[in-house]
Amino acid sequence: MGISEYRNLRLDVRDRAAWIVVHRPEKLNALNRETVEEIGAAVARAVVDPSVRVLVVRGAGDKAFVAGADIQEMSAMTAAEAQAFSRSLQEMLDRLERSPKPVIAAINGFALGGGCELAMACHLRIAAEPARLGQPEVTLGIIPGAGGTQRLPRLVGRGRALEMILGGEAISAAEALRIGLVNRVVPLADLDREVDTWVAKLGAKGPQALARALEAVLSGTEVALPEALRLEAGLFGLCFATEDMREGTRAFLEKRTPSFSGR
Ligand code: CO8
Repeated sequence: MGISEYRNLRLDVRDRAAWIVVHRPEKLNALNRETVEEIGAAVARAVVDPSVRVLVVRGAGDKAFVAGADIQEMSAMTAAEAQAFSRSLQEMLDRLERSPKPVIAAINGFALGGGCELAMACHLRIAAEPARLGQPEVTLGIIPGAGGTQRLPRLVGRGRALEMILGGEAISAAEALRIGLVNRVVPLADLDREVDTWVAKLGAKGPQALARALEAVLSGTEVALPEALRLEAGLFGLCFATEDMREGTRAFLEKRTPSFSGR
């Protein structure tokens, strides 16, 4: 099923995955306000679509994932408008990160500024070999404003994050893999196939368990360990109230592949 009512992206639902493809190729898929709204709407829609088990975010074409916030649009903003834009982008990325369904970033090219921040709000990042990732904001006289100052140090550590944020230089996909900013690097021609493999793998898992695992990791890492462990135990217990748990354990005991309903 293909849906193309968006001006700046394509939403394509197939094989249990919703592919949200940012589509402003003439601007290297830079995020203007409208694109941010449209990604938020597409995410909201994919999250409630029962045929979708995994979300994928990609950039259109082969050159850019997302080359940042739209610099032309930003250049005319007042301080208040910039703050509001930052909040709207942060909130959209929070909702994306809080998706109960796994979100994969298929980083097909430049992931700079807001593009790197978009990728970091996804749960898994698979990069094509030519991709470059970075937070070049200081070069423009601004700072990352869509979670970059917070998610990057959490992912790669404060030292490496400061090197990227203060130095403003993009790094290669291989370097991003080395420092833990991406999970996998594959040749560009293999990117979508690798993502499909991940979609199939995640699509075969219990959706209820995936949602609770995401919540345990995302919420748990933001609070002190004793509270996080209580949260984990509560979510572990909740799994036992799901049909997926009954099916998963029964299938193991019956030596067959589980078929999860997602309930
Ligand atoms: N915004 C708007 N237009 C862009 C952007 C962008 N971020 N990136 C590229 N473009 C446009 C170019 O202006 C150009 O348009 P035109 O053909 O009309 O001149 C077209 O895309 C193609 O780009 P280039 O000709 O520059 O392509 P190159 O291959 O020569 O270079 C680069 C590719 C290296 C990616 C280069 O385009 C570049 O450096 N782009 C800007 C990267 C950048 O600085 N990104 C960070 C932006 S700031 C940000 O994201 C802040 C996030 C904070 C969010 C909160 C907001 C307050």
